[in-house]
Amino acid sequence: MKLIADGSGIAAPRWREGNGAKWIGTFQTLSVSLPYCRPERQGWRCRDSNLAGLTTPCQFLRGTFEMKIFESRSLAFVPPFAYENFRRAKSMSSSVESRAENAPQPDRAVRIAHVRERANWMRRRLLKMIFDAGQGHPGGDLSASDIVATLYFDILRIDPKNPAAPDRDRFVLSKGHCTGALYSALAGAGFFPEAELDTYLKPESRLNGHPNRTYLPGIETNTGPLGHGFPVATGIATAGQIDQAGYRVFVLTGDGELQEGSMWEAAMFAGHRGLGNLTLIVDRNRLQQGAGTEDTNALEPLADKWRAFGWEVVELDGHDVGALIDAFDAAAEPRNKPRCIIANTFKGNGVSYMHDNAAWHHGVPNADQYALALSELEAEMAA
Ligand SMILES: Cc1ncc(C[n+]2csc(CCOP(=O)(O)OP(=O)(O)O)c2C)c(N)n1
Ligand SMILES: [Mg+2]
Repeated sequence: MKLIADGSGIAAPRWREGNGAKWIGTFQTLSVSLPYCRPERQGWRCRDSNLAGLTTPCQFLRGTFEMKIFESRSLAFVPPFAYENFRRAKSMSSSVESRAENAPQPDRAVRIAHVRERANWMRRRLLKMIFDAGQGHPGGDLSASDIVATLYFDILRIDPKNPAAPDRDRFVLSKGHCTGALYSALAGAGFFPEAELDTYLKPESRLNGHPNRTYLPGIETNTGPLGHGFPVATGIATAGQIDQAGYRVFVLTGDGELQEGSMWEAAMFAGHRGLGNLTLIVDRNRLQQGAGTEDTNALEPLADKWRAFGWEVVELDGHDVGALIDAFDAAAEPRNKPRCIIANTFKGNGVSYMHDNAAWHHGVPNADQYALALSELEAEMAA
């Protein structure tokens, strides 16, 4: 099946279908962006479009497309990047699932201790990255570290030696500015050498300020412009649903990010399709860039909003690794609704002077502050 966007510009590409594909719905809900990347690298088929002429991979490009989903006998068409994954998947044999099934289940306390150690390591490592680079987003990295560590070091069925394994679980960092957390987790999990973390934000580095799937293994889709990763993830989950695949899709969003309208279009669509393979985690640190969410554009009553969109909702302490493990374990059970985990967190968690402080959204510690942060985190681990 071939799908071609031809020549009608960014806002309203036209779609063609071929090879007996069957149209099953219009995806106005699914906003797909092409952040920081040439469209052809994302797998888009652009012809005579102004998109096709773009040459630099770093343009801040935001294109919103109306998508249609097609289905044929042999495959489902979803956003092109997922299609590429799907095609690769079809030609590969997966060992992820069988290994996970055969592995002995460690004791819950052992799991918690392991994740806590990894999260503490991530915090120290990402602060070094930000200190060395002189830029970054420590506040959101630190609020998300326990969540990301629980996923990468306990929950996700992934294989760094086979990052495109067909049945791998997918994780999408919708709050794409928090690459400190993502890159340290990917390196810790073995997707690339830990030493490469030292290149963070340096010229020619693969470790951009926002994740780029064409640069690093283990990244499912490019993110950075808020409001895009989650809609893309609903496309990935839809592919899994249509294909009856076993993988789960996990997405991490910021709470400020929920002010983007595209998030609610995706929420409505996921509820409508009953995407039981989809789990969204809201990093509910109550701060966005420079101010509180409730002062800027209030989100509450947040849990009720998700329920109204057809989602199951779990609220928990996003720094309680045991609670996170339990919630993610429960997410593996069969269900016919998407699940939203509202994880109450603190921006800057783990470092006293950054704690719950919007000034550290984009702040960089000086040498003394960096040393203090490290000593606090080391003391926490020793306690
Ligand atoms: C569409 C878009 N608008 C603005 C920005 C700039 N920006 C980056 S992070 C951020 C605040 C995000 O707040 P939140 O989602 O709560 O993230 P967290 O608190 O977890 O860091 C903003 C406005 C962006 N990346 N994308
Ligand atoms: Mg926030």
